[in-house]
Amino acid sequence: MPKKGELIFSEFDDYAIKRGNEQAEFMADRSSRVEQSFLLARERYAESGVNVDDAIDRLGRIPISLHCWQGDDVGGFESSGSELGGGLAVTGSYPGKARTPDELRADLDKAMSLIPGRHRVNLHACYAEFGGRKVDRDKLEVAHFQNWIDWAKSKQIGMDFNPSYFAHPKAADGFTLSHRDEGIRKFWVQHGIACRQIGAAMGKALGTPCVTNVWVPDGYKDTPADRKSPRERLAKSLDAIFATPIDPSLNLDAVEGKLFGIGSESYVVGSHEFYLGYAISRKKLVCLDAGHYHPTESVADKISSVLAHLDRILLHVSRGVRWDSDHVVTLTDELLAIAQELVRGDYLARTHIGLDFFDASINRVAAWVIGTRAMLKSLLIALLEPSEKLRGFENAGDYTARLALSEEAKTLPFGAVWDYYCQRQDVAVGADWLDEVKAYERDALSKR
Ligand code: RNT
Ligand code: ZN
Repeated sequence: MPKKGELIFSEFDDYAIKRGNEQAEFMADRSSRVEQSFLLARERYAESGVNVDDAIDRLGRIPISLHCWQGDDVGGFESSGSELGGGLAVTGSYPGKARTPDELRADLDKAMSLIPGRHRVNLHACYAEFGGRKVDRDKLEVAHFQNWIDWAKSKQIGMDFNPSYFAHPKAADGFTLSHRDEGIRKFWVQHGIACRQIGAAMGKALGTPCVTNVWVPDGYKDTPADRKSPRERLAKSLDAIFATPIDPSLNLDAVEGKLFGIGSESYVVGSHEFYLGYAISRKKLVCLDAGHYHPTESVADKISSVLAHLDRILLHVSRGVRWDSDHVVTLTDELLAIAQELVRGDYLARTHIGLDFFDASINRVAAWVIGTRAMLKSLLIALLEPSEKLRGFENAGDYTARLALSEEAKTLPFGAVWDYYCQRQDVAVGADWLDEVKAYERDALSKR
C-alpha cells in the first residue's frame, strides 16, 4: 500500500508525462505547419518575382544594436545621485529593472535568446563598472568596460558606445560641450576623447567597428538672445574630441541632432542642420533618431538625402507618440518606410541600425524583444518586396501599376516567412517568446 504522498506524486507524474507528450506533439505539429505555410508563401512570392531564400539570407546578416538603457530606464551604474536630466524622461514603474551590470547582461541575454539572428549591444558610458574605484567621466578607461567586452566576446557580438552627457552635476544646467564655461567644456571634451578610445578598444577586441555616437542635450527652454555662440562652441568642442584620427575599422564617430527636448523647447544647439553640415564637412556619421524631427517629417525620406553626401549613417529607431516620447518600436508604417528605404536604396551596408526607446511601464525584457522583432519584421517585409517590378513600372511611367502592385504587396504572406525564419533560427515562433519572458519575470525579475 503506497503512502498517501507517493500516490499523489505518481498521479502527478502521469499527468506531467501526458502534458509533456501533448506539448511535444503540438510543437512537432506546429513546426510542420510553419514549414508548410512557408513553402506556400515561397511559391506565392516567386509568382511576384521575389526570391524568399535570398531575403531570409540577407535578413540573417543584418545586426541590430540593442540599447542597454531599455533595461534600467537609462539609470546606469554610477549612482551619482544626479537626476537623469538632459530632457530624457522615463515613465512607469514596472517591477524588475536591472540593478547591477550582471542583471542587465542577464536580461540582455534573455532578450537576445528570443530574437532571431546575431545582434549587437549599444552601451552608454554611464554603465561603467568601477570595481570600487570610481572615476569621473573625463577619466574613464577601457578597464571600466572590460566585463562588458568580455561578455560580448563570449557571445560573439559587436558593441557600440555613447559618451553620456546627462545625469551628471556638470550637465545639470543643460549645457555640456557648448557650455559658456571653458572648464566645463574641457571636462566634457575629455569625456568624449576617452569614449572614442574605449569605442576603438571595443572594436578591436570584438573584431567589428564600434559606432560611438555623440548626443548632447544642450539647449534653451526659452528664446535665446544668441543662437550663434553655443553652436560655434559645440563645433570647436567636437573638433577637439575628434582631433586624433582613429582607424575606422575600430571606431566610427556619429553625431546625433534633435529638434527639441524637455527643457530645450526653444533652441537645441545640436540641431539636425548643424550636425548634417558638421558630418559632411568632417566625414562623420549622422545619427537619425526617428523621434527627433517634426512629427510630420519622414525619417525614411531623409535616408537617401543624407546618404547622397555621407558614407554611412546611424539610425536610432524609436517611436514618438505626439512628441519624442521614445515608445517601444512597433511595426508601424513609419518603421516599414525606413526599412524599405534601406533595402530599395541598397543602403544596408552603409547603415548602422540601433534602437533607442525606453519604457518602464511594461516588462523591460519584453520591450527589447518587441522592438527588435518589429525592426526585423519590417526589414523582412522590405526584403520581400517585388521591388524590381515596382521600379520597372515607375521607370515606364506606369504609376497606376506602381500603386496597384504596392497595395497588393501589402497582403503578401510575409508572416509565414517570418515564422519560418524564427523556427529555423531556433527562436520562439509567434508569441511563444512571451511565455519565456513571463517565466523569467517569475523566476528572476520579480525577485529583485
Ligand atoms: C536623446 C537621444 C539619445 C538618448 C540616448 C540615451 O534624445 O535620443 O540618443 O536617447 O543616448
Ligand atoms: Zn537617440
